[in-house]
Amino acid sequence: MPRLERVAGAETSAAEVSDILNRDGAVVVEGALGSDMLRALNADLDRFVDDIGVGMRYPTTDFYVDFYGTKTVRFDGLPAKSPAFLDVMQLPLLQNIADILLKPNCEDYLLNTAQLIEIRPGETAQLIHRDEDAWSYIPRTKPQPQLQIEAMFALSDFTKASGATWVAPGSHLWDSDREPARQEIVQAEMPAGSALFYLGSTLHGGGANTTEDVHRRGMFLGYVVGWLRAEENMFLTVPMEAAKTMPVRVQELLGYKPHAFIGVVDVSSPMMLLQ
Ligand SMILES: O=C(O)CCC(=O)C(=O)O
Ligand SMILES: [Fe+2]
Repeated sequence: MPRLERVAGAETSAAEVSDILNRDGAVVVEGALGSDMLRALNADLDRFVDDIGVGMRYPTTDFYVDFYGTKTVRFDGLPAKSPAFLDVMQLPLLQNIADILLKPNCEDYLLNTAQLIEIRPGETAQLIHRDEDAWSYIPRTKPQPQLQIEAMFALSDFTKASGATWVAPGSHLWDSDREPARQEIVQAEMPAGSALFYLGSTLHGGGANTTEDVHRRGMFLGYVVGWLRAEENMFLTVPMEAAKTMPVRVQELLGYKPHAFIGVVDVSSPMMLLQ
């Protein structure tokens, strides 16, 4: 079995977690969310899950329908849906890891994904993939600058049967066309409140939910170097009126801070629109 290292969130520094990410491409951070925060997130998100329901609402290709799942509830724009999510975005451990791994390649990073992924009974395993292949036009060279770091927070227990994320430790160093053998992937089993941190270059995928009645609720938060277009369109999912009331660091991560020449309004900082 490949080794997926586990660390205690409260006792492990960002430098240590970053070292493990550089070595293995993935790590489970136990107790990443306190019990109060976990409760608050679930309460915020409960208000949306059943109304939105499973599957894609505006599918563009059959591939995406399959990739995103037909028995999975998935929606993004969490900064506007959950006040508690704003605290998760600013967790010191997450920010400090992003500082260490992404800042060498950018002035600052952006929120790339802020997504609820609830895998329901009968869902099949997702295709194993690298999230950074969203930017497939960037040539893959080795060593490659870090583009993206991500955290899959377990908001319910992640078990083998409920669809815990599959991950291939070490695969961030593989050639881009190498596929993992069965014995090279492992499921990130973890209790609610823990998180799987991984790199955009690490192979992974959602698991199958073989239970009768268990909902695997994950919250997927990622950062990307600030000069790439983020996957989710935060300007549309988080209305500007709502952004005006958010902490400055959240506003920056949503894209109101320009990256030198990129993302400007009247060749200036979009922050002025929030004043
Ligand atoms: O749900 C999961 O465990 C992983 C989801 C994922 O990797 C994705 O949608 O890109
Ligand atoms: Fe993914």
